[in-house]
Amino acid sequence: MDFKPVRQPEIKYTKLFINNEFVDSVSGKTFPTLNPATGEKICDVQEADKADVDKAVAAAKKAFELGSPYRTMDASARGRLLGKVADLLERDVNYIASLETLDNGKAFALNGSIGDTFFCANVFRYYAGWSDKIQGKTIPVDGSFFAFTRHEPVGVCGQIIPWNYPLLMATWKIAPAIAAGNVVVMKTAEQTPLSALYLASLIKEAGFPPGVVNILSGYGPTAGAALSNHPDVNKVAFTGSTEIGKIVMAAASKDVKRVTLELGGKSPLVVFDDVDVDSVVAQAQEACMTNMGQCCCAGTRTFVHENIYDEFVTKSRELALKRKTGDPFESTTINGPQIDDEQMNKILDLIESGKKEGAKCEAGGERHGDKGYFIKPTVFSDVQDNMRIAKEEIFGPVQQIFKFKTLEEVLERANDTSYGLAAAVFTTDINKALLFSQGIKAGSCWVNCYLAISPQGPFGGFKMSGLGRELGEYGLQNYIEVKNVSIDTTFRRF
Ligand code: TXE
Repeated sequence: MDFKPVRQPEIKYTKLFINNEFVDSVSGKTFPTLNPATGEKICDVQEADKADVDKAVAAAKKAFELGSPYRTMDASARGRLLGKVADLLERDVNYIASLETLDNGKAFALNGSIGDTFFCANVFRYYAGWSDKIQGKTIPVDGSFFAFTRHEPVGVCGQIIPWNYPLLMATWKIAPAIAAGNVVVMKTAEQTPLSALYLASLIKEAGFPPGVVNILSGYGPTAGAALSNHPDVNKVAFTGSTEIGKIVMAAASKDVKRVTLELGGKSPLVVFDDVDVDSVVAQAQEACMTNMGQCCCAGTRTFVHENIYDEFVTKSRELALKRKTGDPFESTTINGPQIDDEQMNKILDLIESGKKEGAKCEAGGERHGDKGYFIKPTVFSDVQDNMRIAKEEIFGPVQQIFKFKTLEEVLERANDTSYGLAAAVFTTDINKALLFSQGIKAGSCWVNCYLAISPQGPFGGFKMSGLGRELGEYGLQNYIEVKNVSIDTTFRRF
């Protein structure tokens, strides 16, 4: 297929999506969304606040009432609706990817918005298949009872997503929720409202009943907090910073909402000396800099065996200098801009700290150009474990290369973090690979690859990287309540 970006895609939807209608906010307030490649305004969108969250939750609750069109729909029909969304995403892939690149800044190409959109279609299709396969058990309980479990939906799911993968994060949360028969109120990130609003239009076009999926644009402390505190929300799913994840969890705990969290990371990528260095240099840099480093599971701590350290650093520097940064609509661009000036300044501050604390800046280390929020692909060598760049999530295209000697040592250092989202090991020695994957405290462990994420496999964090899993069969568990029904088989009418 030939994909041609539309540099100025028509902005079709800027209102809140509640009860299958695009509506103005109750307050009438709007906020601007910016093009991160230029810093210029794309358009204003309606701004949701507590009153709009109340409206959306009420619509979702109504759609979830027993006997409603949604609750009486066959599970297979629900699956067909999800499958239809997958088809519509593929039909409009060019437009959607253009919109995503405009609003988020990620490259349009296959490793960016186009790839994301196809991945979303795959996730919708995967969960479409699950819709009529979520079933309980019959259980041989003690006594004269016939007992069975029903796997029921949790109810109204409040979902709060970040800006790094706007369409993908919306999809990862909506598709499993619907497969399990729930209803959704989603708040998108304030930086990137547009692609999810277009997805809302596809959800309507696919034929979902009103109120099943509601999508709100707005800010965290207002709309996000209203959603995670709402008494009629039964489950909250959040992806974002660990700091806000704790706030969301505390809010949800007030009325024991179910909670899943997908938070930050500082993932280690370990390279032994028995590998093809050129190939692993490329994979390690991609692991760190994909999506401009704005990836929760970015492989930001590259641990390299001392025998190949110098060669690895030299080749990483050369590669970073060649990594094309600029206009994300250009087909040769790999790195677009960071999402906003706040993130750009956070990254620049961490880069400065790395220089001050004595790491060697091999490449980049500064802003790219003076328009938009671009950062030059940056590589640090001679990084020590106690430096800020070794410990804090940078969320930018900044690679830290450490030196190690033994498996035991590197495993301990790799685990010496409060995070535990992902990890990777590169080696041709099966024993080392197995020992590493057993010892590492992370939700994903990739061997001789990175970012091997698929709709079928679970994704999520150990420790402060999160709670619960997304994707795959495991991802459904968070959207299901188990009900145990016991029938007394000796019961007689008097
Ligand atoms: O995240 P926030 P920010 C990390 C990354 C980044 C840092 C800050 O290190 O540099 O977090 O990014 C909503 N109640 N990640 O400030 O604030 C907010 O509106 C309810 C990693 O953008 O956590 C948005 O929709 N919701 C991460 C979402 O939370 C609130 C992806 C995420 O924003 C809220 C993004 C509140 N009080 C950043 N305050 C990943 N895991 O991939 C904010 N929000």
